[in-house]
Amino acid sequence: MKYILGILIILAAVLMFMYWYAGYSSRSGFAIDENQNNVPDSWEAKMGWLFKARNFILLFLGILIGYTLSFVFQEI
Ligand SMILES: [Ca+2]
Repeated sequence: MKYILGILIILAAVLMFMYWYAGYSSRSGFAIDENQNNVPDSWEAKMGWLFKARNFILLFLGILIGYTLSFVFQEI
């Protein structure tokens, strides 16, 4: 379970960095963002679903992390 927890935390960290970087790069203007949604349009073409489902993905990851955490603390 610790292994799964580690993977989930790394995944959440990578996703949050990606969402932050998407906003940062489009706000600062070095990525093209014509529809003004703070996601570079080249990223949206490739993986727009990842940004549309952003809140759901983060909520789901949070629940999974909480669930695995409870197992890890039961093992001690
Ligand atoms: Ca965009």
